[in-house]
Order: sequence, then C-alpha cells, then structure tokens
Amino acid sequence: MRIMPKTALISVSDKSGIVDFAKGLKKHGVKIISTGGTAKLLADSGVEIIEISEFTGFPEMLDGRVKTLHPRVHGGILNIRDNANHQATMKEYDLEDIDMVVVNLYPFEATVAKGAEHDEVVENIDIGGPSMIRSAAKNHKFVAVVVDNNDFGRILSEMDNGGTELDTRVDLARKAYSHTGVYDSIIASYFNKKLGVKFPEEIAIPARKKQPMRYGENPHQDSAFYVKPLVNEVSVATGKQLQGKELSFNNIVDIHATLELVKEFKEPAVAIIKHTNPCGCATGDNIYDAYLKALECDPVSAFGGIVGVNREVDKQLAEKLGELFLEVVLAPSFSDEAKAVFEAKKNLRLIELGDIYGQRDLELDIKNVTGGILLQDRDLHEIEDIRSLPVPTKRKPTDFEYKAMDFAWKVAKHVKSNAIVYTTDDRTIGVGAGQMSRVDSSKIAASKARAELKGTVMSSDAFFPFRDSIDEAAGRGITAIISPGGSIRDEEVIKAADEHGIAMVFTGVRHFKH
Ligand code: 93A
Repeated sequence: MRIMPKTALISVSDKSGIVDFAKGLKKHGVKIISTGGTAKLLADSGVEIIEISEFTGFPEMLDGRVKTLHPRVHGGILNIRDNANHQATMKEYDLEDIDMVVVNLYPFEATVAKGAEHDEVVENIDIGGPSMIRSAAKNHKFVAVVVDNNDFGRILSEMDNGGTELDTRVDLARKAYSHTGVYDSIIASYFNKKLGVKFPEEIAIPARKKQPMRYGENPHQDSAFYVKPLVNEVSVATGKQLQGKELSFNNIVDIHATLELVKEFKEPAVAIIKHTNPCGCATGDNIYDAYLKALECDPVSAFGGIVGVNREVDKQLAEKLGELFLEVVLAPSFSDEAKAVFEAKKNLRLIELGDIYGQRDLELDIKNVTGGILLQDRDLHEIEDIRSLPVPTKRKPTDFEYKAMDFAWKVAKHVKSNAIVYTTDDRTIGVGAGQMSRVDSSKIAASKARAELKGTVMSSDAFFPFRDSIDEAAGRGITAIISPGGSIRDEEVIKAADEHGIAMVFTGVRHFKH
C-alpha cells in the first residue's frame, strides 16, 4: 500500500540535507510542521513551514524540554486511519493526521564525547524525539518514520512514484527502533560508567556497523564489523586502513591480538601473530632490529602473519617486511617513504593507529555463549616491579634472568592457554600455545626453538600442576621460570627447580586466555 504523506513533522538536530529534503516534500504539496531551530533553518531557506507552537497551541516551553509532547502530535501520528473509533476521536478533538515523522535526536553521544558536565549531558537526553519516533514506527502501516538522513533520497524517489511503500515503512520502523534502542543504551552506559556500575541488572550494548565483512571466520559464515560508541582507546576499531585488500574477520581478530601485545612494551617492539598467537615477539634498540629478532623465532609460521610494531615504520623496515608474504602490518604511523615502498604490495593491508599509548578504556571483555554473554574485566594486569615478587627457590634470579622473565611474562599473557614461552631478555625463542596439557606446551615450545635454549627462561600463564614441565625445561637448559604459583604441588615444583638449580618467581597472578 503506497502512502503519499500530506503532513510531515520535521525536528532534527543533524540538519544535513534537511533543506533539500523539505523542498522535495514541498514539491509533493506536503504540509511541514517543525520545531525551533529546524523551523528557523527551513523558513530562512524559503521553505514554508508551520511552527510546532502554532500546531499544538502551546509554546515550546521549559527551555525546549516540552515542544512536541502533545496529544495533537501523538494523536496525529498514532491514530489508526481505518478505525472508526479512532477517527471519531480525531474529529471530536479536532486532531489532524501526521503521516511522516523526520526526527534525529539530541547529540547525547557527542556531548559526552566532548567532556561536557553532567547537567549539560542530561539536557541532551532527548525525550520528545524518541517518543515521536516510537509512535511513528508503531503506526508504520500509515506513517513513515525517518531517523537517518541517508534515507531522504529513497523516500523522495518513492514519493515520485506515488508514495512510500509499506515494505519501506516497515524497514524504516525497524531502523527507528534500533536507533532509539541504541540511543537509550548509550545513555544507560553513560550512567553505568559514571556510577562505576560494571555489571548492571540489564545491559544493552550499543554498537554501529562499521563495515560488512565478506564472510566470518569461515566463508560459509556471514559477518559484519560493529564498533562501540564512546570508547576512548586506540584499537582495531579506530585504525585507519591505508591500503590493501578488504580486512577479513580473522584479520580484525588478529590485529586486536597484535596490538594488545605490542602495547605491553615501551621500548621498540615487534609482534608477529598467527591465529591470535605470537610466533615471534622481540624488543630492540630500534624497530628494524626488533623485527629481525622477532622473525628469527619462527620464520616459517610468520608466513601469512600479522606484524605489529610500536614505532613508525620507515623505509628500511618497509623493504624488509616486503620480503615476506604478510596479511597485515600495523603501526602507529608509516613514513612517506615506507608508504611508497608498500605501494608495490597492493594486497598488503596497512593499518595506521596513531598513538597506541593513549588512555585505556574501562570497557569490559565480552564473551558470547549460546543463550548468553559473559562480561569480565579485561586482563590488563601488569607486573610493576618483578624484583618485589616472591622467589621460592634456593637460587635467586640474576639480573639477566629478571629482565628475561619480565619479557617472557608479557608475552605469555597474550598466548592461548596452556601457554609456555621460552625467551631471552629481548626475544621469544619458542612458543607453545593452546595445548590441553601444560607439558605438551613446554615440549612444543622447545621443539619450535631454532636458537639455543640453554640459558633462556620460561614463562607459564598458569601454575604447574606437576613437576614434569620443570624437568622438561631443565633438560633443555632453561635457567629461570616465571609462573603464578599456587598449585597444591608447589612444593614438588619448587623442589624440582632446586634440584636443577633453576631460579623461580611466583607472580600470584594468572593469565588464562581461552
Ligand atoms: O527536549 S525534548 O526532549 N522535548 C521535546 O518535546 C522535543 N521534541 C523534539 N526534545 C525534543 N525534540 C528534539 O529537538 C528532536 O528530537 C530534535 O533532535 C531536536 C530539534 O530541535 P530544533 O528543531 O529546535 O533544532
């Protein structure tokens, strides 16, 4: 059923394109009712309008808090056009149909983002707008609701063809309820954050589509990437793609993993990630040096990997990176010369992130399970001073071992459990990830090592349930071990370390990653 609107109510905060749209409506003889700022803009642009105050018979009052909240507005929108009772009421109170509602809301999000005081934020909670949107969306059988200025074109073209289609009005209603739902969920998030409520009684997590994905984790899974509003942290969601193929679902997950790992280091650092696990990570005097060391860990696995660095990529590094097939390179920035080098690699995705050490956001980690979601704090724990941690073994760590364990611990935090990582003080030598038994991770980490394991250290994301991993590591020449401790067999584990002359540090913190 096509409907040609006779009367439209226009009240928009985002006024982009509104004048042309109103002029388009006028071509079809639509009567336009409008509020304060919108009315002024339209009138100044030569569009004939009726002020809302004239329509309701009441002035816009209480500093604009009440302008459209009136039975003439809501009756005009909500009445069922083919219901005799409704029509009798309309007549009785001399109400008039409103067939189109064009509303977008007070900029609550932008007001919070600019750091406004609470009172100003509250003033930007739109009440009348969502009410009209919800009324119009409910009565979509007769009324078109427009919340997205990008829809102006399709509506005018349908009107050119005789009026809006029912399918279109249903689709507009669908968008409208998402719009008011997300709007309210942002307001709720603001209050939750302000009051420090991490786990409220109910949650609606707002997010907006950033891009459709070609497919999900696998080609038979459909997918899209959504970003959360009001997150104050540099992330895969804020990164700018400078070149290369479209990002894939797995690229986004891996970019996130890579960035989280390189953020651990203040000194020049490089992480090479495959399937969210590092197959090389190193620090160096400069970023080029760090890359060579990271690549040396496992150059076979690095093929098709994601490389993340925490310094600008220069020409020298760009040329070196170009020797290997990579999916993505991410960095705070790329020099112009580096960009020129990468131009030859059309498919390689470059992600420029800006200052990766800006503030951390307090947002939570979300895990999906069928029928529910789990929320938890992000694992942002860092060791402040490794030398202050308990050393349960007879031998105390050397300076080198302390430095190496500090490095190894930062990497293990970003490896899927069970995680065992062998490192020197500036590079990974072997990484064992995602095994169901810890000793298997130890063996895999050792088997991956291309360099000498003698004199390296071992980190373990969780405690050792048995002494087997210690014996395994000792057999390879590992001299120090960092782990949370806390097993009921700690004594057995410490005894094993003492027998081998290994120094241990207990962090008291676990870094499971599933
Ligand atoms: O303060 S309100 O919640 N009270 C209302 O009755 C009302 N009606 C429309 N805000 C209200 N609006 C909003 O005003 C609209 O949602 C729109 O965002 C804005 C447009 O105001 P103006 O036309 O004065 O720029």
